[in-house]
Amino acid sequence: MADLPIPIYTSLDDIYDGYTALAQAERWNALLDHYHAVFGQKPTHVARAPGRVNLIGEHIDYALFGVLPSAISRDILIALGPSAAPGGQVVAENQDERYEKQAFAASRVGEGEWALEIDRSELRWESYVKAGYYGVLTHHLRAAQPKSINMLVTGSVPAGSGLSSSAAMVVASTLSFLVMNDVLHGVTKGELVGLAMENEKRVGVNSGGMDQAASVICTPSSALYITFHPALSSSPVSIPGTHPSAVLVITNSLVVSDKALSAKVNYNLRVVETLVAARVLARALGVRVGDREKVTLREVVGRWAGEEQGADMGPERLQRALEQLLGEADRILGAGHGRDGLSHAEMVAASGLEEAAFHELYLSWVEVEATRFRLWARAKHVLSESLRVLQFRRVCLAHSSSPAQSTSTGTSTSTEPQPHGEGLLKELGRLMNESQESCSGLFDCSCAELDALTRLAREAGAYGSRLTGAGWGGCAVSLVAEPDVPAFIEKIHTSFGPYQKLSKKQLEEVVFATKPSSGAGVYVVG
Ligand code: NG1
Ligand code: MG
Repeated sequence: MADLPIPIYTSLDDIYDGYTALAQAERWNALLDHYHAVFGQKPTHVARAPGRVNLIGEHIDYALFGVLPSAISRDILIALGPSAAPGGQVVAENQDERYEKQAFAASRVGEGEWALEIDRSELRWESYVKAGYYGVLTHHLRAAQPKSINMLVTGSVPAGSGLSSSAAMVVASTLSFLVMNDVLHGVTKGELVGLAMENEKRVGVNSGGMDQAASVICTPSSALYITFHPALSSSPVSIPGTHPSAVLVITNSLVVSDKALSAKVNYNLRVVETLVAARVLARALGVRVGDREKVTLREVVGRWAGEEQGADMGPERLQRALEQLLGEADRILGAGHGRDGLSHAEMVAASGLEEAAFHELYLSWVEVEATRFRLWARAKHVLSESLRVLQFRRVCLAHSSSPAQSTSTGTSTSTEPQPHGEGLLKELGRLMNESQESCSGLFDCSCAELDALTRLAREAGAYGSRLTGAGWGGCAVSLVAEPDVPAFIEKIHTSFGPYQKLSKKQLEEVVFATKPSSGAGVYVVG
């Protein structure tokens, strides 16, 4: 799927399902009219990139384990057209009045090198637009003169909510600059993911590739199992139709998580903790690791289980290896007071590196702040969560009417008995609940509101409920029987404190059922 070209659309029916397309038409027309009013001409294209919900597999993409997200119909749209201004001038307007109009141009500073300032000291909306531009300049416009462009942005993915508005923004912006500079042709979905990942790192979060891959590669009607080791690969996974069938309901905790600003005490700190945990484990297990190698937990499992270099041992073997490694992690990282966390000096000693070498490898490229480093708890979460992803996928595949056409991972051949009918949904829900418990207790990436919301969701009848995305606020996702959705929403409305003062209309913005939807593409305005 990653080697397919970027879709070019001429009808909204190709993007949204029939019912949603009708409702979306109004929003799209308003965007086109607004563009005309601002820039005095019709746009030529609209770049679109969706947000995503992650069903299961949190904070494991940067350890290179597989995740299971699905694109949602909420998206970022950028209306585009050429401008007559000289010198590659970009004018970016946003329909949301909170975000001011911006104008900027990149300057060439050397052969294939460009300067384009991105302010990382505060969260600015245009940083995401510039981040998308930068990669296009350096990889695709090495010698060419960039075009002058007028753009108008609108979005329905709430910011800071774990639905990946940032990745949607970067993907849409990357696509915008590719298409307007006539270099989109021949770019594959996989290449766009790589470019968007590299681009998003410029805004300051050392993220894995889940969000960009989900926004670009997802297709309607199924979630996507995305793996990153040894290379990006993906295959569809559907929640099988049972009686009753189930849908995903998203509930926003209304706690905004400004991850890019607090990364040093949450997201980036977790990236460092999981990387150091991988080295400590490898060392104790006698797994080979280069002195300057930032080995990931996925690579440690692979080497420990004898996976050939550059190969993927497949889900069955990985599952067995993970089950065994979890015991080893308890023994190695959980010994002594390991479960409470290590001081900086203890962590350096456990790594087997000299202080200077440790600093260079793990701390010189990122700012983190902590007194205790909870290597055991972080590794335990990552390994058990990765196992839950494999279990979740296996349950879905065993009952899926259309078997996955995996490009490299193969379908399950497990002969273990699998649950049926509603039992199956209960099993998926159980895995989601365990994921929430692990995110909250071991990875410390939940918050009081998300703990309450997921508990209330279960009490309101969900099979399972968990935070989705990075956490520390943002949304939860719940698996709910389709006929029960209205009653479920009603119960959450009355039981979750922060929702009680919301009107029905406001509630629709923060609680909504979602279906898997299509990935990013470019619409040609007729
Ligand atoms: P959100 O919450 O959508 O920003 C982040 C990371 C993902 C992944 C999840 C946790 C970015 C762009 N994305 O998602 O790569 O690590 O957290 O599973 O930072
Ligand atoms: Mg994000």
